[in-house]
Amino acid sequence: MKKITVLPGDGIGPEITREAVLLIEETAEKYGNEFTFQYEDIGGAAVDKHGTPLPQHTVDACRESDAILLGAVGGPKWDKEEASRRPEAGLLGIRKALKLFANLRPINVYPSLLDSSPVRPEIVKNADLLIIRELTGGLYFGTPRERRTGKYGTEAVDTLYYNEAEIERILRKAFELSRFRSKKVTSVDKANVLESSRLWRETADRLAPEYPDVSLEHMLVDNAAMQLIRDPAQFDVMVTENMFGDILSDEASMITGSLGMLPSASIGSEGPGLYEPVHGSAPDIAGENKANPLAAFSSAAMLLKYSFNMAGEAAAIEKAIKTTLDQGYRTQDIAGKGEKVLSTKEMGKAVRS
Ligand code: GGG
Repeated sequence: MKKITVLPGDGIGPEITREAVLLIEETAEKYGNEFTFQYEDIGGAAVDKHGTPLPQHTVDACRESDAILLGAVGGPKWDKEEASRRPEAGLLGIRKALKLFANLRPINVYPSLLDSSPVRPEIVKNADLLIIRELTGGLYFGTPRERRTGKYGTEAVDTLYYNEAEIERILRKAFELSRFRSKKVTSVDKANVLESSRLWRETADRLAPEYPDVSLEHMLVDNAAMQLIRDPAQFDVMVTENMFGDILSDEASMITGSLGMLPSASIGSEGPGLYEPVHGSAPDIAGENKANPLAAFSSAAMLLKYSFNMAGEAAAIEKAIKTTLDQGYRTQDIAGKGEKVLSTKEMGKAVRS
C-alpha cells in the first residue's frame, strides 16, 4: 500500500493538513486508491516532545514513505531557541536529508479571485508561472554561518555558496520542466554584484545550447521583483537560488490574492517528494479554525500527480477548488467586503462535497 508521511508541524499546520488528508482520503475512495498515513513530528512540536526539531524517527519515516505532506513550522514560542533547536532547522534539515533540491511553486490565478489581488485584475489575469527555487544550497546552508567576536564586537556571518554541480542540476530541472509549458526560462540572479550569481549565469549559458527549443533569459533579482508586479504574464518558468526564490514567491503569491493559495512540491533526483503550502505557521490565527486550507489542497494535488502519477485525481482536486471559489466560498484571507467567510473546516467540506 502507498504510504504518505504527514508532518503537521506548528501553528495552523495541523488544521490544514487534517483537511488535506481528508481530501486525499475522499479522492482515493472515489478513484479506488488506498493510502496509509503515518504521522510524525517536526519543527516546534518536535522540539517540545523530543528536544529536537527533526527527530531521527521522522527522517526515517519520511525515507520509508512514498510521499510526504507537510503543514508549516515555526512560531514565537521557539524564537529564543538556539539555531539548531529552532523549528525552521527541522524544515531545512528534512529538505537536506532527503536531497530535495528543487522546490516548485506554481502561481495559478483563479478567475473568481481576480479582485482579491492587490494588483489590478487586467495585469494579473493572464499570469501563469512556475517559480523553481533551489532548496538545498545558498545562504541557508553555506558555511561559515556563525556569530563571533571580532574587531568591532559581535559579528554575524552567513555564506552564499554554490558549486557548479548544484547550479547545473536545478537549471536542468528548469529547462526540462519548461518543455511541458511555454519553453521559456527566466534565470534570476544578481550577477552584477555576486560571484555566486556570475557562476549561476555562466552555467545557464553553458547549458542553454543543450535545450535549443527553450529560450533562456537572464534577469537581475531586483528587476524581477518589480516585473512580477508590473507584468507577471511575461514569465513562464522562473528559476533562482534559495533565498531569492523564497522572497520572490511570497511576492508572487499576491498575484493569486493570498499566500494561503500557494502550493509547493520539493523534489530530488530520487526518493519521496515533499509537498507543503508555501505559507508559514500563522501563529496569530493558529487553533482558531480560520486558516485557508486551499494551498494545502493544491499541494495534495501536486503530491498525487508527481509522486503517484495520479494526474486525474490531481485534476479533480484542482477542479473542485476552482468550482468552490466560483461558487463564492471564501476564507478570511480571500474574502472581499460583505462576502461570507468560511472556517477552515467549512472550506474543507465545501471542496470535498
Ligand atoms: N510551509 C512552509 C513553512 O512552514 N515555512 C516556514 C519556514 O520556516 N520556511 C523557511 C523557508 O522555506 O525558507
